[in-house]
Amino acid sequence: MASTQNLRLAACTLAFATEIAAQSINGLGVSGGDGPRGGIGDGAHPVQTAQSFITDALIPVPNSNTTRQLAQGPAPVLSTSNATANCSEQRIVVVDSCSGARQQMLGFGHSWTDSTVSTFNSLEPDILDQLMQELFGQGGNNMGFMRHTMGSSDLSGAQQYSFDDNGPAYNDGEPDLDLSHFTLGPDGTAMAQMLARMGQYKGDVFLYGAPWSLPGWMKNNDLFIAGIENNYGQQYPLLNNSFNINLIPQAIDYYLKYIDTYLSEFGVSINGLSMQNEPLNYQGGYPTMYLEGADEAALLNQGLGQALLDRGVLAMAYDHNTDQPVYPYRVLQGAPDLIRSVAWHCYQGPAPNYTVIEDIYRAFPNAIQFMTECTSYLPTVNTDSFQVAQSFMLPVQHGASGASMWVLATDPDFGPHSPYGGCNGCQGSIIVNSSSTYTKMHDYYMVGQFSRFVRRGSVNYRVLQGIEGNGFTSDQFYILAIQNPDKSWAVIFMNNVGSDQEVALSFTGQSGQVWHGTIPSASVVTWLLPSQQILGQTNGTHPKSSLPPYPYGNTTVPALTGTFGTGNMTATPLGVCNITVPTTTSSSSSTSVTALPVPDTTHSFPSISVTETASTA
Ligand SMILES: *[C@@H]1O[C@H](CO)[C@@H](O)[C@H](O)[C@H]1NC(C)=O
Ligand SMILES: *[C@@H]1O[C@H](CO)[C@@H](O)[C@H](O)[C@H]1NC(C)=O
Ligand SMILES: *[C@@H]1O[C@H](CO)[C@@H](O)[C@H](O)[C@H]1NC(C)=O
Ligand SMILES: *[C@@H]1O[C@H](CO)[C@@H](O)[C@H](O)[C@H]1NC(C)=O
Ligand SMILES: *[C@@H]1O[C@H](CO)[C@@H](O)[C@H](O)[C@H]1NC(C)=O
Ligand SMILES: *[C@@H]1O[C@H](CO)[C@@H](O)[C@H](O)[C@H]1NC(C)=O
Ligand SMILES: *[C@@H]1O[C@H](CO)[C@@H](O)[C@H](O)[C@H]1NC(C)=O
Ligand SMILES: *[C@@H]1O[C@H](CO)[C@@H](O)[C@H](O)[C@H]1NC(C)=O
Ligand SMILES: *[C@@H]1O[C@H](CO)[C@@H](O)[C@H](O)[C@H]1NC(C)=O
Ligand SMILES: CC(=O)N[C@H]1CO[C@H](CO)[C@@H](O)[C@@H]1O
Repeated sequence: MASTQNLRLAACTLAFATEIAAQSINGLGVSGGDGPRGGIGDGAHPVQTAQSFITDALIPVPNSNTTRQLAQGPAPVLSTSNATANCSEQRIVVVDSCSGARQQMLGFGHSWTDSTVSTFNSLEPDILDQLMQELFGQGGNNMGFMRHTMGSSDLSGAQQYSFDDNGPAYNDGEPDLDLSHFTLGPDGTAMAQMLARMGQYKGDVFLYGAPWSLPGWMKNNDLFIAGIENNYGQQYPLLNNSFNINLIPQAIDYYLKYIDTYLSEFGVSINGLSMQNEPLNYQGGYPTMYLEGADEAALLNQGLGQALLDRGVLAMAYDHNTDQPVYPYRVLQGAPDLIRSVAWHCYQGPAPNYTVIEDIYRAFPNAIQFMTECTSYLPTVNTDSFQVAQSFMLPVQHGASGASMWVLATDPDFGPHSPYGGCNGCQGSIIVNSSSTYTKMHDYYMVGQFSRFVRRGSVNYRVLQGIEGNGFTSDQFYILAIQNPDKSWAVIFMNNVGSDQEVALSFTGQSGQVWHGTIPSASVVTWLLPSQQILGQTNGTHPKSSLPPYPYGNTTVPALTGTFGTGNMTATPLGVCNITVPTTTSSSSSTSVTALPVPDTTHSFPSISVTETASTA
């Protein structure tokens, strides 16, 4: 009985002498809502059987069932060998479950914007309830990593505001040095109320705020030149638009008043704060502000950092593209012990280079990083879109602990957005069509491939073999192997190589077990693989494991229930190649891990060295 387990542990120890420390998310807050926590894979809802879920990259006509959208496919099949006969393409995938533990995960999600709040509030109450279940319920997308705009953004309407305009508009106010005119205002209040409501549907969301601008009077706007117009024919009184560093105490007061007001008046805990969305983007047409990296550090050093630590709020640096990584270095070096987190956006062309995430880890081993903004821009029916999977998988492969797409919801015209330059093609997961109708768009299902199955506190593992390509290559086969708190695995594949891939997946810590299944061309597939403990309880091909009782104890709760999309569940089965599944397990395959590459241990967080695997017949 115990021999299999001992063998497994021995093999791991022999293969890798050096443990790689995982990045811990311990101590990071939750939004404090009353709603249920966790979901499939959390321990109270362990994965009982192998399952697979698929969303095609092809964007269908909304509400049609012509493609698979979170459709359940044939379960991956457990075998004892890699052999797959008569398959044109086979891809060997190896997950380093012995020593490949990397960062802990907070989750995946979206951004709350004023457009999202106002369209949601236009829905009839029972329709909104249903929508919130579909977004945050355990039978829905169960999103756990949510951003929200603090004051107006480009996805607000024409009326722009901050929480202390002290004048007719956010750029036209008088200085309010003691912030006696601080107020969330109607839109800011509606946002806080909606976030409180979110907590009723999911109680363990990591929620973080980001301002698009501080109040206008906190900026250097005195370079106004009358008569200069922006591209939209509007006067552009913001030729400098940078933070006035003489007002650091007021800015600190402003951030803390926002956090404290959310908690005291609405019961909403803010868990993270990005001091400025896109601090190097100070264009006009919608609220923006230029903020130097050194000044983010100054804000932290002059009181904000300690105040955030006291409140359990994670300070997040930068919140912008990967092309200026020197910025977050300045913040992290400039305010040591006060900040450990960096947020990245995806918009660098021709493709974001997420190796910056590993570079930060080398210099700051405790860093927790995220991909906090990317959008599907004008997605077109009957074309393939991998936007969500590319934006989520690459950063996590490189060490990010969570990722969020941009706008959660708009009306059918990508609004309300700023008429002077707000995004006129940013599409979210949800389009609100009328007071009684909303439409789940392609991104809803794509986000769900991640957020439904990856729990807060799960751990991302290194994939040693099977990944192909990156943001700069045309062929891309991405893999995330994430172990949930119940010790089951959520393995997510993105197939953008142009052909079906027959996958044979093994874990270094589980010699003699190989999972087989097809990842269809142009799709994203999530496999749920039960823990060794659960596998040992079945009468399958594996000997009963000698692991101690599962810490959460309760394995009687049924597996995930809920709706799994509208796709044609019977379309193109995820066929499994002719696999011979022996009925007995050989326990003599102890040498199989010795051939694995030894990781680079010169850094406490080694760079991921993905093997670009061409298909092996
Ligand atoms: C399958 O192939 C991988 C990669 O070569 C290897 O690590 C693993 O041990 C093989 N599994 C079996 C059961 O042979
Ligand atoms: C904006 O103005 C401030 C104060 O005059 C100056 O220090 C800063 O360099 C300017 N920033 C930009 C981006 O022009
Ligand atoms: C990505 O950035 C790394 C440094 O982090 C650099 O070595 C590499 O060449 C870059 N890759 C591309 C394709 O630009
Ligand atoms: C809602 O609006 C979107 C975008 O225009 C459209 O694709 C969808 O079909 C609409 N849904 C309904 C039910 O009208
Ligand atoms: C496993 O057990 C179930 C229920 O007892 C039984 O129906 C099934 O035939 C068994 N399968 C195997 C492979 O023994
Ligand atoms: C296990 O889960 C079941 C179903 O939800 C519940 O009825 C039972 O009380 C739970 N047992 C424990 C010990 O938590
Ligand atoms: C697909 O949609 C058609 C037309 O709306 C409907 O008749 C059919 O039952 C649907 N099929 C499935 C499998 O949902
Ligand atoms: C579902 O897909 C199967 C296989 O592609 C096809 O035969 C069937 O007609 C589809 N059903 C519907 C309702 O679209
Ligand atoms: C499995 O093997 C049989 C016999 O060789 C063959 O007819 C069938 O097409 C194979 N199936 C697949 C999915 O390759
Ligand atoms: C293992 C297996 O089924 N192999 C078959 C693969 O296909 C060839 C040609 O059809 C057969 O000859 C093999 O038996």
